[in-house]
Amino acid sequence: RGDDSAVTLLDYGAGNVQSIRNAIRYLGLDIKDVQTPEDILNAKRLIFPGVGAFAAMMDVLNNNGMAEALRTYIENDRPFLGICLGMQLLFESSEEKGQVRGLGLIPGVVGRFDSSNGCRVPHIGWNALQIKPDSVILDDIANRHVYFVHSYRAIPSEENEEWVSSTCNYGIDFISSIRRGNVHAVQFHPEKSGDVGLSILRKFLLPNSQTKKPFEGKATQLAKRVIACLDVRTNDNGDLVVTKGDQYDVREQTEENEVRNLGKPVELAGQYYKDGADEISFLNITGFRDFPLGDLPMLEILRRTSENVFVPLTVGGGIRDFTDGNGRYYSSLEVASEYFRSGADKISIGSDAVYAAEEYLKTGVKTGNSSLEQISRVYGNQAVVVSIDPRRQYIASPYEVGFKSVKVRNLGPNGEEYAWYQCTVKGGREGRPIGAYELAKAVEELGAGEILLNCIDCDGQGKGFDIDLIKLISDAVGIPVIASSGAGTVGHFSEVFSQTNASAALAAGIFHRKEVPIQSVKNHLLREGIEVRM
Ligand code: 1PR
Repeated sequence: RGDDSAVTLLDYGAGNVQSIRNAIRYLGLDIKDVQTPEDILNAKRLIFPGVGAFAAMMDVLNNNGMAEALRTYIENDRPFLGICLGMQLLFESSEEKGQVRGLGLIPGVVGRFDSSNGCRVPHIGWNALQIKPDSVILDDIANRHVYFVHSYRAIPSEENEEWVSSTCNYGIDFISSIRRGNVHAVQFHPEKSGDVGLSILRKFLLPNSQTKKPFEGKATQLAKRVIACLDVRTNDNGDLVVTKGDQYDVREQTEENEVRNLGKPVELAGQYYKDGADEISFLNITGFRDFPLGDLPMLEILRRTSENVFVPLTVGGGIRDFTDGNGRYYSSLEVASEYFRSGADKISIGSDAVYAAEEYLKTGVKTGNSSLEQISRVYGNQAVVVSIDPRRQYIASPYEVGFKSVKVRNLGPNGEEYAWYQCTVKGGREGRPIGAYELAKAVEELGAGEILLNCIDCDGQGKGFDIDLIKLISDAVGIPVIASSGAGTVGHFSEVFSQTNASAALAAGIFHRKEVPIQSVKNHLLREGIEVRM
């Protein structure tokens, strides 16, 4: 293919744009990276997947002359698709880090979602669009969900009305896409919106290609997410396998005592994508003791998965500062960056977030040096999940410990009426002097964008989620909470969504053992009146 068929991509180097690269290649097109402002002016079609922070992005674009080139390119009505921050920069200014000027092409100020109206910030997940006629690239996707992940938004007004091609509601109506002539931009992520998203990209990139049948759906609001989780580790033969524990013990109860092998990570992730998983998580469960960048197969798994899976991918395990055998120091930011470059959309921190929260609660000082703070500063808090591995500790009275406890539905072994949830590190091997409630609130302040809430007691038991724990944490924080551990039937999913404020539910064993297909979970939730992405 010559340059003419290539898509020009403006990657100004601030973050993870691997997903959009994968989606463009999946559609059979080559990518030409912008090196100079002239590359923008000469582009046949330009995609700008804005990532990172608004102010930092505008600084870079102003300093290297690209802001001016972008303005000219868009004013000349050349084919443009901005994504997320790549849409926000078209507005006059953003309130992210004070008042920062954008390109000023569309009237309006980009402001932060207000969490006081009951909505969790960041806005993460699959939401519905109200699409106007002639939106062109959105024409075929009415009533379907698309994937959002952001904390800032622009509001429709009389002044910008002529630009707005769709809106979305999250506490308020905000602008989810704009279109004027050949200029398009979307707040959501088409490259992470499954088939619907690929169809949007196809319409922009290959406008003459045959139109597929319009998608049909009934999306009206933010959907509850169903997430498939793959716990990955090396087995005793040295192969990377998907495993699954009982209360975190992943070895067979046989004489050989081998690591349970439930399948190959890339194949299983691809299958779950096809089955309708809204997100896929990989947890490198021995990352706490092995250095993840030494674990090249894990990075290869991410690379290969992200080439064909177009829903968000989270990867966790081993994210911390590390010095290797040769004395070379790697910051946790470098580890995370490598995960992002390999195709992760979010990273998840377990043990290291516990140490950071303990330190913060002890000193009251945010040093900015923890892995959590560093990564969320560079990649945004929406890219940082904190995975909590608590173990239930029963107590007779809430005054017995200095940690927040709950009155439990099922009494403890000695008739105890209360429990607190002790955080652990190193895959549940070591209990720490901090409760899940205290940890969740601390990591939210330190910059976590989401919480993956496991429960060691329930893990692999198939008896349902720990509703007491999930209610406690999802009521305590303003960021989304993913309920995890214990799913055994479709009813467990409707239970957790109807009795707690969880935004998503994650399961592993029932999907790996093919006991309950993802589609059955979603059909059940729909029947129960809980909105899901179909
Ligand atoms: O501490 O930053 O290196 O991160 C390690 C990560 O690996 C953490 O996210 C931790 O939860 C995870 N992990 C460590 N050891 C294990 C283990 O099982 N031995 N897996 C482990 C945790 C829990 C869930 C699981 C759900 C659903 N797995 O992710 O998938 O409990 O299971 P179910 O539906 O079958 O009940 P760091």
